[in-house]
Amino acid sequence: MTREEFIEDLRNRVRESFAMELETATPNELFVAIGQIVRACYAKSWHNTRQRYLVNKQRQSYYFSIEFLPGRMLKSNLMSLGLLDMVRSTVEELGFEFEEVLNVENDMALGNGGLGRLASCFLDCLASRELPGNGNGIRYDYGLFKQQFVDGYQVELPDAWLKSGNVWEVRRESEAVEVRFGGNVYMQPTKDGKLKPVAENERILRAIPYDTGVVGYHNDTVNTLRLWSVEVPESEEGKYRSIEERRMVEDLTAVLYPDDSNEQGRLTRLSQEYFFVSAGIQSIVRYYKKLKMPISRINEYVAIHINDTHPALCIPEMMRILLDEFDLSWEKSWGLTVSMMSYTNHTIMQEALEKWPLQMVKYHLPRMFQIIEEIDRRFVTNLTGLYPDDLIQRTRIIQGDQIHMANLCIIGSHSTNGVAKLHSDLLKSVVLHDFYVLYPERFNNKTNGITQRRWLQQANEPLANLIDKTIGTSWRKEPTDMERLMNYCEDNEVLVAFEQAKQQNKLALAKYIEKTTNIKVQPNAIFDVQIKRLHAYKRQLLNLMHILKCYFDLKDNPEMDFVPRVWIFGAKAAPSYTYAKAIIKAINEVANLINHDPIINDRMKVVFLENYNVSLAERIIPAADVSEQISLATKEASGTSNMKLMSNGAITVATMDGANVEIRAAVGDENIYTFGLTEEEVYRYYEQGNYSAQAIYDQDPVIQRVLNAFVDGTIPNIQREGQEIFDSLLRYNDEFFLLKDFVPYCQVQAKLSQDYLNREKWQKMSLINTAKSGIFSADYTVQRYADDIWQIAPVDLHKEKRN
Ligand code: B1H
Repeated sequence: MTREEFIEDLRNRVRESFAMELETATPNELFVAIGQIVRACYAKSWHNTRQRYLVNKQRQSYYFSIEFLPGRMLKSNLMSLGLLDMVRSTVEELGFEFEEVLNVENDMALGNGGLGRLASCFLDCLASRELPGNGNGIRYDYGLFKQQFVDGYQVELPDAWLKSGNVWEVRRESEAVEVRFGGNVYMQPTKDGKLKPVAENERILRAIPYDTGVVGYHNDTVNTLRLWSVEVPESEEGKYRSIEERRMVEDLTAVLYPDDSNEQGRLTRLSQEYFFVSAGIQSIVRYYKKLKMPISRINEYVAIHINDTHPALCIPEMMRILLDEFDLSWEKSWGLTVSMMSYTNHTIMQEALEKWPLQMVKYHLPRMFQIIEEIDRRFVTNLTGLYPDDLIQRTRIIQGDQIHMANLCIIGSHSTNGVAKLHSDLLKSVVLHDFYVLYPERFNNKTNGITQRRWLQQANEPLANLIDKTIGTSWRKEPTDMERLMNYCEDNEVLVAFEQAKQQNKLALAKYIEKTTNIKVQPNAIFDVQIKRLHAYKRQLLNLMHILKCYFDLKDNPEMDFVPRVWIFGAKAAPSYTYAKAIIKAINEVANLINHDPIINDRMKVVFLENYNVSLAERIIPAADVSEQISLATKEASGTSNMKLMSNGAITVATMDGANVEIRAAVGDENIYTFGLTEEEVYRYYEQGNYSAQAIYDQDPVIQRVLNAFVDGTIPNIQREGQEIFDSLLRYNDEFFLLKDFVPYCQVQAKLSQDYLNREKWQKMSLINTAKSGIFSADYTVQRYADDIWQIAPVDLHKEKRN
């Protein structure tokens, strides 16, 4: 598309859609018009991709996830289509602010955090590698809540992201399916002496898919993210006697559950899970029928991925269709199902492991329940005599009055993977050890990754351009080519240029901070960043304790040498997670205290940015000097902000947890600040039960002063919250070992501050972090899923021609 064609098209669309002239359009209209143009640009490739897969009978994978977190899509789509520079310059020439146009777009925030963002990175990488992989999820009317601070407290507002329409989605009326809930199922004898399930009094819902194109980077592949929305089918209208009853149905896909790593066990959530699973599986089977292949070979054409246990019902739903609709035997159905399914575990936190009350499943999903019972019964029967009874009891799906979804996933799939080496090892040796004894060949690791396209090319153009200038552009397709930057570690000119790029990004963030919070920060201070969901195990509180220690040091000794620092937080707390909310309040009050203290004189600033989301992450990450990855060892399965920040040249302060371990191996001990308990030490404390937070407190006056600040009025306005925090550490013996790790944490922070003054040393460390970050590209992660688990490959175009 030429510049002239673009302007012409834009002019017409603004006229047609808004009855306006281009000259008088606002950023809103421009965004919609450009969005339409972009969609039209890839429409043909999208159609062709689907045709190609169909004609080739391509084996495809379907990534089932209850969360997807793509963020904004205008800039990334323009970049993938190679139109970004032309469109940007043209829009600016026409007298508009391109940034303003981009900022019109609502974030598509249908996820909580790392798990949902990972799903979106994977889709981007599948398309960019021309791999036939699609997403399947829920089109929530409301995404993750918007966060505001009122008096330092988190307040949640609804995220009505669809209010102004969504240019990227296509409603596919003809692909709607029915999903059935409740009623009763009984077995009826058939003529040939078999038993067939017959259902009565079911509630039938209509699932309508909205498809979004996932545009590959500089190629012709456009895959599909299919999200399902609920409706009342016309035939059922009469059954709903009141608006309330109808509302109950429509509520099914209304909101995303806002609990990260915490399961609440609500009926609506179970219904959401079955809804998108059933709709997705039905639509896969419907597509397979178009291939005119026997059902007994469906596993050669379909790979289904279960992203955490939320889509676990994929397994019994596939069984239901094979058994009830295709009349296959149990054994045949089971073989096909297991060979199609694979599962990723994302956490070992007990409270996140899904268990559903047996009665709830039995009543609301009776056929699912029957099938799960039968899977469980056969599992127990087949293993009895071969393995110890206690092992069988610990691994079976139904235990007491609960259904263990992780057990269902492992038993019903051929692959179970963790998301970082350490995490996968813990699954084998501790958390899922019993299953590892049963099925050693099913376990594998797939360390998470990120897409450098969004997190470096798009979010950090100054750095991306500099990398191009230094080593050429091949890294944009082959991220490990960034290793070539290692040749410039001693090149002063290059180091200074990298420093300038960082400085430019810090200035931009400083501006944003001032605009949104009124806090003035010095761009030459260390920008120290912790961005992730607020959770006790992630230990934002440890960061805050260190901030308090620095504050007291300066108060006691105002003339001391102190390397200026800006601590930047971004974090949402689950609305019902009062402890996490107490920490937000405490951080905000400490910020208030320090930011206005004349003795501190701007050497410390604490900034808690509201409403952390993908777009805000894109602003913060390029400006970070320091990346805080300080979870208690064994608790963070992988982490992915650690990889994004590393790519952008931030130096990591890390515990030996999740993918931090692999980051250290990549950059070397000298280019990361590690501290804290190790996995072994944590487990030793658990075994011996001899951790005493009180004993540490009693012996350390610094810790006493820091903790007392929460309850003695030093930090104002946090009576209740301060007490809750204080109690969590002493009365309840500090579940996540903050006191134990506090001193070593402060030590590495002091070392870091000194190192920051040595600009050459710091710049070199920063460059090495970027150089070594290529291995954490999700391009490679996805390729390993494709090779080892899904067995999918790009369309063989030669084969296409031969046919
Ligand atoms: C992760 C979750 C999660 N692990 C339940 N588990 C949820 C569990 O709504 N729920 O019920 C939502 C999310 N999310 C994260 O996954 C891990 O904590 C990170 O360490 C990891 O990097 C990320 C992606 O694998």
